[in-house]
Amino acid sequence: MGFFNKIKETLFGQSTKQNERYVAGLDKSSTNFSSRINALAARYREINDAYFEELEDILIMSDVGVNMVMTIVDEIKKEVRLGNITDPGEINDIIVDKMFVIYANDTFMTTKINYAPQGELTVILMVGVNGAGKTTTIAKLAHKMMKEDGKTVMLAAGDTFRAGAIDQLVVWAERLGIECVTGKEGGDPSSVVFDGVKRAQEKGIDVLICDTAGRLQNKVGLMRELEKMNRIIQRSVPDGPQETLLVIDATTGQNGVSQAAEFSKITNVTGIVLTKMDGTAKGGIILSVKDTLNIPVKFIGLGEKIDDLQEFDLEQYIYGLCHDLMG
Ligand SMILES: Nc1nc2c(ncn2[C@@H]2O[C@H](COP(=O)(O)OP(=O)(O)O)[C@@H](O)[C@H]2O)c(=O)[nH]1
Ligand SMILES: [Mg+2]
Repeated sequence: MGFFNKIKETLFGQSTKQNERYVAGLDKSSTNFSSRINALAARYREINDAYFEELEDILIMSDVGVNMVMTIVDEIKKEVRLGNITDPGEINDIIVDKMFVIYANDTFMTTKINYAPQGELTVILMVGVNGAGKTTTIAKLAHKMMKEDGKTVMLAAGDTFRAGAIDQLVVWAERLGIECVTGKEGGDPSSVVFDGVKRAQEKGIDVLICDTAGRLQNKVGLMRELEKMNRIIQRSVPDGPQETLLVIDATTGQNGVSQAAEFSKITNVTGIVLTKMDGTAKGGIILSVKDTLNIPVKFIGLGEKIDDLQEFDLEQYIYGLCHDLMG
């Protein structure tokens, strides 16, 4: 198994910082997933239909998503037939391999931020429902861009709807030592974004990250609001926004996936941030998001601290989820 051996060689038993973050952050998912699959292998003497049914259940319970589960299990069945495999103990590496291959599915999914050329402003819109983790992710992302990419960052408090949302972002900006452009609570979010773009350009800032209110229950209103923001940004930054990142709470499972589908109909989402991966035992949601939307997961949130945002790395992710299957 190509992929299985590759991660085993490159990641197993290693402990880099990123590796540790993934393993710690995915601990709940991993325990849930790997122990069930190991228990399954222990219960069956040979691989049969009942085994595959239970395997499907485990994958579905891990939020992999029904379509994706069918594809994965079909592929595993094929491989088992081809290799004449009868011992359930031998199947773990095939499961890991198929999950990887099907995710990657020969489409190149970049996790890199699409920055504007040097000297020009990059504008990033954060969208997603209330409580998904937008504001926290903005702070984490700003921190990451400053620390790792050497960018100067400014924030715009475009969630004028929710009480306290502006202050929450301002507090983060103060902690990070950066400027946050604000407007009045209840005011027009587009005018905050307008002011933000103007201010960032005046000051020669590299990146402006804009918070928004995610009122999915008022779809038409939200669509208009986001269209207006896009128009206003494009007046000053013709290629902007360079990214519209949709923030999804991983603990909401398949609900989160349907939310993502709704958002992608409303506006042009360029990447997904899956937050609270540390809080879910159903880490398979990443595969489901990919299958349903075909939008790259660019970042995952693995905790509440400022440096708990990680670029999504498929190998680290599969390793974090499946390392107990690789012993
Ligand atoms: N455990 C955990 N909590 C998170 C993560 N991201 C955000 N949160 C928490 O989720 C809650 C809501 O986040 P917030 O940024 O206010 O969401 P918003 O309404 O979309 O702006 C806060 O308590 C955050 O600390 C994460 O990756 N892991
Ligand atoms: Mg918020």
